[in-house]
Amino acid sequence: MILIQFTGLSGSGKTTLAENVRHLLIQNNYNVEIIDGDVYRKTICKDLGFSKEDRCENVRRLFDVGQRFVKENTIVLMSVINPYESIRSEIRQHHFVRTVFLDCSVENLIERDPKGLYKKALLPDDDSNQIKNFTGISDVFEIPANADLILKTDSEAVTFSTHKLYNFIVSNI
Ligand code: GGZ
Repeated sequence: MILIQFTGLSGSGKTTLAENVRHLLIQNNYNVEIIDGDVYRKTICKDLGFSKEDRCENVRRLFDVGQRFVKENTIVLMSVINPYESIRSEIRQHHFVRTVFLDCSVENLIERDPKGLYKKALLPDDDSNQIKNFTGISDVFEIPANADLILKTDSEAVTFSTHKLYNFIVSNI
């Protein structure tokens, strides 16, 4: 089976693409599980913040969960920002892992900003509503050096990226 480790900024389309691909895979009788960072940060990762250490620990814990599903013959879509090359490389050592980079410019994300998170990240330092250490604005996102698939989510249509990802998964199982 296969585990897809996504990597991409907040709002780059990870959740949307994971949901769309999940739908297609289920229609074709595959077992699929989405492991979403935002969801797990309310449960088994709720003690973690956004320091480098905590983000890496977050990704590691989610990978542990994902690995169990892979053993049960389930395709895993690990939908997290996953901003550090070191932890991504650690995870891609496993033969069943593929790295998918959702490449979207920060300018585009600031413009779209459906959750208003970029607006809050860009507030002045003395504003109590400012989100600190926000990836892409005030925290690092390391561009993956060796992604297996790159989806340009700021220029490709969602259906195009969905099918590209679906075909990639099916041909890598
Ligand atoms: C980045 C943040 C931050 C900071 C809160 N930096 O797009 P979202 O809103 O709904 O999902 C994001 C989520 C990031 O969690 P991950 O587990 O994917 O991150 S990591 O892989 O880096 O561990 C975002 C929200 O939490 N969020 N504060 N400072 N994203």
